[in-house]
Amino acid sequence: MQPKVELIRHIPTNVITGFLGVGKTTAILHLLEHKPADERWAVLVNEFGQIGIDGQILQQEGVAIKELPGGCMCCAAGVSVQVGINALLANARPDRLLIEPTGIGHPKQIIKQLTRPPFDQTLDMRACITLIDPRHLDNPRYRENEYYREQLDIADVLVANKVDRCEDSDLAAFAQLVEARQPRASCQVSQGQLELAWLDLPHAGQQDAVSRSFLQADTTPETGMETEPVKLDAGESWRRLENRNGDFASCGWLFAEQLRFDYQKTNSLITAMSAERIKASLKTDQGNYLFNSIEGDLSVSARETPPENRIEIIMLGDPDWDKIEDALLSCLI
Ligand SMILES: Nc1nc2c(ncn2[C@@H]2O[C@H](COP(=O)(O)OP(=O)(O)OP(=O)(O)O)[C@@H](O)[C@H]2O)c(=O)[nH]1
Ligand SMILES: [Mg+2]
Repeated sequence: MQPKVELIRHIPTNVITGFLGVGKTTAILHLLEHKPADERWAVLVNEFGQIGIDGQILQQEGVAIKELPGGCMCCAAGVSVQVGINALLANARPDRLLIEPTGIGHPKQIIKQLTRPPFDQTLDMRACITLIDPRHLDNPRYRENEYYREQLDIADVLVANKVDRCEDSDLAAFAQLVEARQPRASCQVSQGQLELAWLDLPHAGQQDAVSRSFLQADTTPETGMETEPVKLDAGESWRRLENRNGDFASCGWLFAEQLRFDYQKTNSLITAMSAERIKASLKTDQGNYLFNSIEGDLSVSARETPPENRIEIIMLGDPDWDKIEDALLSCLI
């Protein structure tokens, strides 16, 4: 007798989007902490860098994580994304799928990809939640950025995160944005404290053709996105992988697990580095630490679970990665 094949259909799916470092992974962690205990959830996390750190941060019991590092998932030649999502759904059989696209990707195109065949049968696209940092609202660097604008365009729920860092004027600018855009829901939070109920709000694309019409532009396919995590070969001490998209350049290093970093030196190096985004999950002489920096605003937190030694840096322009690598290697004990 043929084994019974259970079709995977209409998995409630949410895209949680927002610019680099706005708090997407923090928000997903918050949602996972509050998910119904009897549900299995899966998370697909798509990072610009080739090494990827968020998958490590999100790792926890009862949640299936799939990393798609190496650039915007809509730009990868479709197949790897399809393989990645299908494998995640088949293995995890989740009650819900959360997707964190890279903050410097094309969210409209991603939604388009996920709401048409073959995904229209497998996924049931619900509200797209866009996080913004209200401090960015009057900054042309953000306002005029195509990724930032697309993130606002696709928001069913608009969330101001990091309000603990905001002035009244930032919050007033957010209120104006909400007034102009009329999302289905909006809120001002810190630490990504999203409400679970928002996840089941409908996605606008399901309802009106107008929303679909902005999902037309096709982007140039890129290749190189891996669905399998990067691993070192036996005897290899580290590996470096680079990526670029327009003005943004990234470089990531995966170091062998037995290597240890000098905490003080590493902290000083990351503090002194001028980067758009730095994420590092490292074993140091003082314990395991997660370094998380956005435009020089660094937070460092101790980690209970042993991390892999990974670091991912995003900078503008044409960084001297060799020099940065030398500096990183000098932090090894
Ligand atoms: N002050 C403050 N920091 C926050 C808040 N939410 C998140 N953070 C911090 O902001 C940093 C970036 O948060 P992430 O959740 O990694 O942001 P992200 O959007 O997933 O970042 P990328 O995936 O790199 O684009 C971390 O150090 C968080 O702890 C908040 O409400 N207030
Ligand atoms: Mg993230």
